[in-house]
Amino acid sequence: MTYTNRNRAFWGRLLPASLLALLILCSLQTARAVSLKSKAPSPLTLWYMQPAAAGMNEALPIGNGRMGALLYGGAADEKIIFNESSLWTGDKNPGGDYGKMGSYQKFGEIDFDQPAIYFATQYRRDLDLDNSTAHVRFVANGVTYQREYFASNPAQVIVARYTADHPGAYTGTLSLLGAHEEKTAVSDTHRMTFSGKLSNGIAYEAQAQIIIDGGTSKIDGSTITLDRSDSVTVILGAATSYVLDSARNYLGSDPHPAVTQYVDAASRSPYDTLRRQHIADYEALFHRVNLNLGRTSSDRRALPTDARKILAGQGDDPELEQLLYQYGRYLLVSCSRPGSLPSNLQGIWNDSNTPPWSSDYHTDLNIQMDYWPVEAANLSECAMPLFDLIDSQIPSWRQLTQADPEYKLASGAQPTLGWDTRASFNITGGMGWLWIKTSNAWLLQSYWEHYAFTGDKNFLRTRAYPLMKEICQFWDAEMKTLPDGRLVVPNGWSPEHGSFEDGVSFNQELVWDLFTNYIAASKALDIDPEYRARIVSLRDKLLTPKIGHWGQLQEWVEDKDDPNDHHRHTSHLIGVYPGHEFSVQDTPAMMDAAKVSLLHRGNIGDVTEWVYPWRAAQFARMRDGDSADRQLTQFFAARNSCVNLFGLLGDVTPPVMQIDGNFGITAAMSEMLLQSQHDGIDLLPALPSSWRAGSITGLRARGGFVIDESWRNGVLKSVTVHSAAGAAATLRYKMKSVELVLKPGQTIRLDESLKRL
Ligand code: FUC
Repeated sequence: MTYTNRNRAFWGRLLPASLLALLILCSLQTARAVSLKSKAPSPLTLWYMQPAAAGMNEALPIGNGRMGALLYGGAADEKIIFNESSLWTGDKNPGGDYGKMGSYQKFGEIDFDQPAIYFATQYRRDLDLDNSTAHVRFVANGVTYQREYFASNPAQVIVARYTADHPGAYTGTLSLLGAHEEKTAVSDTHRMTFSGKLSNGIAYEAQAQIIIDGGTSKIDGSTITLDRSDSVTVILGAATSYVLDSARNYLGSDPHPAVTQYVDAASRSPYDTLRRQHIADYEALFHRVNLNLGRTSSDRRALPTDARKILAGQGDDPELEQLLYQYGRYLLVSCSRPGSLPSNLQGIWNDSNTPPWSSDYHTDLNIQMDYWPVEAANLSECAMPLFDLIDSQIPSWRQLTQADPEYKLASGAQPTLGWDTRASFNITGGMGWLWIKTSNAWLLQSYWEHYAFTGDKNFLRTRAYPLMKEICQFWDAEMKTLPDGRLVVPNGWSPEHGSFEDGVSFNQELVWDLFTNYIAASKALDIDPEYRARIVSLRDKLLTPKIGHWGQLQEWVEDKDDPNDHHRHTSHLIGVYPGHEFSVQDTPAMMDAAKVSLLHRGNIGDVTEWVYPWRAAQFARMRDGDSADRQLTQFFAARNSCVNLFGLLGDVTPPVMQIDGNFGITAAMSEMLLQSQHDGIDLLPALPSSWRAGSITGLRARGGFVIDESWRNGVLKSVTVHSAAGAAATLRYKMKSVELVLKPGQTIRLDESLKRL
């Protein structure tokens, strides 16, 4: 079967989705034939036999943290949509009107039209997660065309290279188009440029250097037309004037010099050097973790990713589960690097100026989930954009919170310290929709976890601790005392359902989390013993969630949970995961109640995308690997993920891409393989029966440990523990446990009985 963009669009119009799926299945035979001809795809490759004609849910994402691109891969009409993390409309938005908060904008696109390529055969496009390069390959008019793409963090540009096995194969038109009706200028040296300014004052600019080998070319207004060129390289840079500084109203200097410098420097560099630097930089992060869940049958692995995805719900594709785990790590490295903004609802990949939910930062689940895997999956530095953005927003959040009647103290006065957030926030101090009380505690959980995993005391002392103390003081002032002396967060909400009331379990568990982490932080830094004692006494007085009449963990103070409530959020189980208030060893009755609640939620109704990994991680904390795995495989369903394996919110019309579930999957799988939230390291705590044999190297555990594990027949075979700084650890596996003391830099290997090798 052959495709060009044109005939795919034609069939796409005629055929409903279900028929298209059938068509893909019928093409499997052809898939085998094509893949046999080309090099066997690496297990960490997403690949397809047709371009992304139906939109961004099929396009392949690349990114360098700050810039992202969606590659559509059309043979005759290539489109590359690009983004930059700080192109945002909106402002401080006092009053929290969601409609006025602004949104994350599409930056622009590069189009390359080659009208003579009408019919392409042997088409293949791919994304290799192992080295973060993407490719398109096809044959047309007897010529084999090849493209390669990558987004370089060291060079701060996106690179696309077009080559062919015959000279003079490139005839066509290249354009650089801004997404806000800008006019593109083209210089004699083939530098294409557009720039503009948003109404909030953020200035932006994009430049593309087009390097053409052979043939002739002509500048046609805002485009470049090639005639019989041998190869083309595109070097794309983009930036804005945004700065992470509320004192400057988030406005910095004109982006022109920076963009010029990035594009000039990269254009001078030989292609192979740019590529080598990019791969070395990427691999230094990505290759830290290797997962092996077993081999997929050769018949199945010969299929393209979209066909395998359709079959994956039936299980038996461990390599696709591996790929999904690593895809979360790939996406995090690609959209969240020091110096960039953190991942938003779509990471950094957006094709619209009116994206779903503004492609914003949601605080009642989504931004937190984006960062759940970051420490355990050994990408600690990718968390820095989250901390940098939160720190930069806090001055504005303080003002907005302290002025809002919702936070009036019992005395009638407004608070004079602290902040909280509404359900959404932007990058210019603004928030939208309603207050999510204790979202402050939830955001600060990531700060604590960063220290807990890395042991970075400087980060704890200078960045995490002052914020944690401020929010402890805030809830100290805000909480209400019930007649029996118990403390409750007043007028809270269990995202995203039920009424507003006092003592909602979600709020209580988050304050417990903050207080517990604060106590540990002040001990680690050996400071503030008096205030620590106060927080210990306040934590003892917190109202604890109760167990209700059908054995459930109550979502509210009153025993009114409906056993037939199938709401997608499991906010009241936040103390199971990502919190750690409840555990199988210390609070088994609460864990049992949490499991009753979780099972009753069921996988019906508006359950989709991010819901599955959250539930998988909660089942993992309950030590139920098979239930966790059943949630994971649901993610492959058409309703829950896109053709390109991005998460898909299938409960809205039309369904929309959303990325949090991708990160949630990586976090949940890490939890199934290793846990360290309860004074020790639990090996293979929730291994599902379908992962018979396998291994993982490079997972991180709290206390600064790096752990490798292998297992066979569902049982631990060996474990390796490494500590850079030197530390003591308790290792547990089923009923066995062992105490270890590691010297700085020491690695210890143990067998299945936890005996040292
Ligand atoms: C929360 C979720 C929705 C969606 C939105 C962006 O409100 O409840 O499912 O993910 O964020």
